Amino acid sequence: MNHTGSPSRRELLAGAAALGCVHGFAGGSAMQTDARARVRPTREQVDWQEAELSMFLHFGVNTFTDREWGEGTEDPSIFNPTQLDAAQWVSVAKDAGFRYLILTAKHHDGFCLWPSKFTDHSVKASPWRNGRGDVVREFSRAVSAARLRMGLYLSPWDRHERTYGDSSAYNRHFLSQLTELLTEYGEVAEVWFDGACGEGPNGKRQEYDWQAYYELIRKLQPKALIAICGPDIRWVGNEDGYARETEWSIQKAPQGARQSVDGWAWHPAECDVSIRPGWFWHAAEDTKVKSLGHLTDIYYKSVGRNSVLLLNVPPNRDGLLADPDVARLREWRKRLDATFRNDFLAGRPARSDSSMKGAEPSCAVDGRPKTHWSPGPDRTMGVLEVDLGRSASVGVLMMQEQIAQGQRVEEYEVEGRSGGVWKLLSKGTTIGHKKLDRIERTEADALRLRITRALAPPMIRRFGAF
Ligand code: FUL
Repeated sequence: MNHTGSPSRRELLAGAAALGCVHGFAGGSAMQTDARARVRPTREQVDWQEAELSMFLHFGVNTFTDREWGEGTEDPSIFNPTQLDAAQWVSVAKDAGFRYLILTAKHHDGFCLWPSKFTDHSVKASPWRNGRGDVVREFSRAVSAARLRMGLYLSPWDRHERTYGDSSAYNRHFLSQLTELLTEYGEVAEVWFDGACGEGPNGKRQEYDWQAYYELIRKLQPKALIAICGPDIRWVGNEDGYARETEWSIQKAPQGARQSVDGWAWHPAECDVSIRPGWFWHAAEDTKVKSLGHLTDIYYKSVGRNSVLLLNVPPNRDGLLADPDVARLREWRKRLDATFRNDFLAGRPARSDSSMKGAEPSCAVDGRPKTHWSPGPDRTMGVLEVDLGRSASVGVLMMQEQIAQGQRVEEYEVEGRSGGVWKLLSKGTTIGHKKLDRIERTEADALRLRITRALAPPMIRRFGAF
């Protein structure tokens, strides 16, 4: 390898004469000694990460009491969303680019949005649809009609259920409710277990039987991802929508991990944040919907930092997503589409200091998700250079790894050429599924991605500039 990073003439020529890109694995040398380099996501974790955007819908008695946490003593008769239309939620979500939708089937107050046989504290006791309604059913139908994926939030903490705190009795109750949700509503793609429990020091102490919950989910919905208090998706650690600059999907294996290598497992980050100050709808927050700039910043700091963005958009008392939220999502989608419409690097001539057969430099700019450039079976550094063919004003850089094969890049730099002079535009650490770097707009007629450190030979699925 040429450590100045400039590709040798011979290698450049070899790169220019690239063979067709080959799908699939192009690594796997004896050099992969680091156990972390052998950790792989499951098919479902890859699909979830590629979807990038999930919508959260917080809805329930709190929507009608103007609270964030109910007490569990709310009268079910207050629940009456007379215009409820799950198809509206789904179409707003779909138009804005969301592919997973997660509904709070039961929040901490214990009120169930489906007519659970195991409690009276549910839609059954409400005037909505004369007590014969089922929000989870309407939601699941709308989501599957739009060919999107459904997730369900079921709060372990339950302030209404009288067995709560009597550990084994409540665990049985919880498993019964979980069974209803996992058997009566079609495919569940994500089960969201909230870690919150606001019982004070003198409150009820419940020992959750996580093992039993996980086993039931694996049995009834083997494809479902278990999030937060679960082994498949990790809470990013804040509710601002921001991941870390360095965000590894490879973590110490959590309890219940599907597959692990020497104690490491794939446990990718999810950034949950609300479009409003609160998780539930409050009339007074109709004027406090996050600005376009704020939401765009969240996008760059979540999706653009190897995470999935789980954005909460709460239905209002009518049972509809509110106008200001819908309008903001539309603006946001428009802005993202405009930014990412034209990739200056797409289909442009690419070369590298070294590459593997089937993983040529052109594979990073060919627009095909299953191909990638890799510098070679024993190389953890490499330089990819793309000629723009003209000078363009670049403001956003995009890097992607082929995460179906793991996460490898530990350090990289991007340089731009203008007037024959190369200058550093950005540098970073992890890439993972997607890394987006916003830079001060710079004129460049060529760009260079330099991988300077990796756990194993990097596999760059995409290098883009906008
Ligand atoms: C927290 C809960 O306490 C909030 O009410 C909300 O559901 C949020 C997503 O998770 O832990």
